Amino acid sequence: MAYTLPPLPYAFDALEPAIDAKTMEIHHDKHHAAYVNNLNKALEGTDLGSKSVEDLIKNLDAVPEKIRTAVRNNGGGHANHSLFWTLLCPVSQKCEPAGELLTAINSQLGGLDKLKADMNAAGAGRFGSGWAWVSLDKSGKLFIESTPNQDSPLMAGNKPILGIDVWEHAYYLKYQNRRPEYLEAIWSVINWKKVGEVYTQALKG
Ligand code: MN3
Repeated sequence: MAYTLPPLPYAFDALEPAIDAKTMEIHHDKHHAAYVNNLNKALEGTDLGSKSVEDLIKNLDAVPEKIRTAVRNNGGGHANHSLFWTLLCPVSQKCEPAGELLTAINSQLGGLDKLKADMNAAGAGRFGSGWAWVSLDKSGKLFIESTPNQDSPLMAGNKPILGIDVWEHAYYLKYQNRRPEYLEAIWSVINWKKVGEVYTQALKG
């Protein structure tokens, strides 16, 4: 198998009460696993599985047309979730923003409160399923965007720095139709240390 499901880097209940254990279990073990399985299935008989999933979805034009939609959806789903798990911080730990990232948030996104408000608006405003992102554009500047379905900022040549899953499967068991409440709560478990590492890495490469 070309791609494999990465283990969740903390226990299912590590993000409670913001995100409940059952949601984490189904989200990781069922939803993310399905993206990985369906991606591998789509790529059977091709040599595309030797690329990193990020390289794969960065260049969808290189994917045969008949499997391109499957690779977009499932490759995007695999890449997005693999990043997402690492961007969440168990409540037992401290993951405050600092350094280069905090400086950039203050100078480019109007500060942390503005970032949160703009991300919440992007997530709440996404009709149907998708993601809210803090992304890095080609000139090295941060911006906030939303993508539909499992589309990644990588597909448009940008880099994902912080992603928040706004699919119903990410919150429905606990929050039902109250997506804005989920979006408010998730800020208590964002791993800003990791977001900072992703930012520094993205600036370099
Ligand atoms: Mn999801």
